[in-house]
Amino acid sequence: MSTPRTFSDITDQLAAQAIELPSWAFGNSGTRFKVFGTPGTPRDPFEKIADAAKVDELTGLAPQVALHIPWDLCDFDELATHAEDLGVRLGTVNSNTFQDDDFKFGALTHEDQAIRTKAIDHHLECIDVMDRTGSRDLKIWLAEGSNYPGQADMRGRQDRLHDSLTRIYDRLGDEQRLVLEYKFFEPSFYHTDVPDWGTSYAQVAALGEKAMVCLDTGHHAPGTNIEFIVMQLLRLGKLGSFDFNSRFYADDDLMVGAADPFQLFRIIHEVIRGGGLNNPNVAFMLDQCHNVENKIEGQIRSVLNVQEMTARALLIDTEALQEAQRAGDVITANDIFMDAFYTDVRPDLAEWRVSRGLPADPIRAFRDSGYQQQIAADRVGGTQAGWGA
Ligand code: PSV
Ligand code: MN
Repeated sequence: MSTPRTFSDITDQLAAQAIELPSWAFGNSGTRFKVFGTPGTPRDPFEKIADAAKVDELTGLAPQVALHIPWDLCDFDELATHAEDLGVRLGTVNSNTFQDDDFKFGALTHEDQAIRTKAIDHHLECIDVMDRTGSRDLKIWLAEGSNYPGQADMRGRQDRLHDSLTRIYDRLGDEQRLVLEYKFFEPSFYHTDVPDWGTSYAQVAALGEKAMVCLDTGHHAPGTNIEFIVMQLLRLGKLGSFDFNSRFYADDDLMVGAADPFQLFRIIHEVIRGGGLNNPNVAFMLDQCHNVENKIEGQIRSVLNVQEMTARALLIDTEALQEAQRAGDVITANDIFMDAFYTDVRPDLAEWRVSRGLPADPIRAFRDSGYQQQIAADRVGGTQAGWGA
């Protein structure tokens, strides 16, 4: 008989958890119909880092901030010092080949070598930024594909993608990595050049050890068993990072865990099973936009959701589960799994936070802190940061 785990058995693992925040979550965002402005929105990367540091200060969960180039172009030495002063680090560098007229018909896959070179050069500049900031990962999401059957030579584009990625990969330093994100549709509606984990895996496997897959939880068709993909990529040693978010219909970049906490629990269970929790090779990142909710609160809620589902998944009595699985006891196996999922860990988490000098309720602490009122009063004038779309 195995002994079920208690909250005190899992606190070391919870204490080691780190979730990277996206700088763009603090800027204005919206749908293709409207980008809303909000009082206090950062006007530059420095203010974004300050907001991200607030999330870390109140949760102890978010020591690193991902950058997006060119949105966050600035003096990176100064930005790194600013981050350090506030107790956080600069993290993953995201490239952007989706907002330039030249890339209307593709970037790394484009038919025209000159445009491909421009897209490759952008990625090389991103690696220059990584050299300055000490970032390890270059994250590539490509808005490339076609809208109509016959419009594009899908095979040729795959070959050109390989060629372009090879040039980028060759520029990586020994400690640097490239993570290739997939998304099954949008902005293209017929075919996408990196639509699924298999394509991303095939492309990164052809590059070498420093290239991995990035799994964005919002980038799958409804009903996809995402935890199976997590399991498989971990099994293959190619899960480089997560972009966590939620979607109800299409890719919405909503708060992770909001749409389907059970799915998040199942994903984290496979992360733990595959040795991916608190493993530096598997980066936990958020990729979210807060169009209607307060942005800092949206980030706080998101990291807490990840923490909560991690705690529940860590509580699974794995020995008993394996025993039931081996015995073919379907009902008991499912019961053990669901018992952990239904365990309300929130009171234990609140108490544990206090024992670590953190607020029991980080959202309430944020509201009580007056930070939002302060930035709304201070950040007047200038242009609020946003997608620039
Ligand atoms: C677009 O879908 C996207 O959300 C990708 O997931 C990227 O990671 C992100 O934008 C930022 O480029
Ligand atoms: Mn993403």
